[in-house]
Amino acid sequence: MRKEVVLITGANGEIGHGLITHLGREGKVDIVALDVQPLDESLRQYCLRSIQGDILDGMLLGRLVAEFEIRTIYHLASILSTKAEYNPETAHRVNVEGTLNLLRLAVEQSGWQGRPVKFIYPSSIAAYGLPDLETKLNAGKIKEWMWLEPTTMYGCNKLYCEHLGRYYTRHYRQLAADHTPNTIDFRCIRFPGLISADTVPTGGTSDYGPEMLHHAAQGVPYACFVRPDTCLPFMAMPDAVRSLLMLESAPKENLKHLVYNVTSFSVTAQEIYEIVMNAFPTAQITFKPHPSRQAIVDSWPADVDDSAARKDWGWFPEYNKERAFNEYLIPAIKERY
Ligand code: AKB
Repeated sequence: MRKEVVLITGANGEIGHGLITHLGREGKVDIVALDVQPLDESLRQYCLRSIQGDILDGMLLGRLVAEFEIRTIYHLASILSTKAEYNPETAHRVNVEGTLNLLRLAVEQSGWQGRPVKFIYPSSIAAYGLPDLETKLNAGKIKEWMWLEPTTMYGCNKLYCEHLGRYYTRHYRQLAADHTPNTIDFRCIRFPGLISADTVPTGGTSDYGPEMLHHAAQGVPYACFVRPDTCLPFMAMPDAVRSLLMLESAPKENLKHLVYNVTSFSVTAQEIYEIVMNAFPTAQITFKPHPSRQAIVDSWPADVDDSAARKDWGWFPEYNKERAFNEYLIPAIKERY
C-alpha cells in the first residue's frame, strides 16, 4: 500500500531534525523534505526525497504539486526573531510570502484530492507582546487571545500567518459561486523557547538557553545576552515534536480552535545557569545583556496557558524542568561532545 506523503519545509532546522527522525523511524509516511540548505546526511535515509530549494520559488512548489500527492504539510521554515530584525523585509518575504505559497499549495492539493490537506504550523510566543516588564511579571499564564501586539517582525509574521491559516481554512474564496468551505485543515501551535540536545538554533532570541548548555558542554566560554532574572517558558524538543504529532492526529471535531499554546516549564536564565554549572562545573558563563535582545525577551510572556490544548487534544508535556535537563538534555549532550 502506498504511504501518505508528508511535506516538511525547513527540514534541516531544529524541529525538522526531531520530526524527520521520529517520522522516519516510525516509517508510516513518505517524507518529502525541503530546505534552502542541503539536508543533513543523517536525515536523508528517512526521506523519500530531499530537495534543496526555496519556499519562495513558485516553479519548485509547482513541481512538488505535480509530482506528489501531499496529504500533510509541516511548514517549519522561517527566519527567527533576532535574525529577522537585521533584515525585516527579507524576513517578511520568507515568513509571510513563503507561508502564503505553502498555503496555496495546500489549497491546490486539497482540490485535487477532494479532502483538505492538513497544514501544521508552528507559531511562537513571539506572537505576544507585553508592553513592559512589570506587566510581564504580573501577567500570569497568558491565554491565546491576550497581549497580541508583537514587537518583532518575526512575531508580526507569525501572528499574521495564523490569521492567513484561519482565512484559508474557513473563508477562502467565500464569494466564489462554487465556494467550498474548509478548503484546508490548518492547525497551529504557539511554541515557547525550544531546547534540543542535537541541534543549536540560529537567529532566535530564546537561544540563550540552548546556547548556554551547548557552549558549556563544549568548554567554550559563553556570554548570556539576557539578565539572570529573565524568565521564559521552554520545552524540550521531544515534547515539541510530540505536540505537533498529537495535534496532527487529533480528530477534527475535537478542535475548537485553530491556534493553541503549549508549554512545559518556565525557567529563569539564572536557573538555567545553575543547572548548567552543576552539570559542567568548569564552564565559563557570564551575563552580558544585549539591550535590544533583552527588550524582545521582556516583551514575551513568562508563562502561557495551554489548557485549551490539554482539553481539546490531550496535550501534556512529558518533560518538566528536572526531566528535561537531567534525563534528556545533559546526558545526551555529554555523549554528543
Ligand atoms: C526565537 O527566539 O525567535 C524562537 C521563538 C521563541 O519562536 N525560538
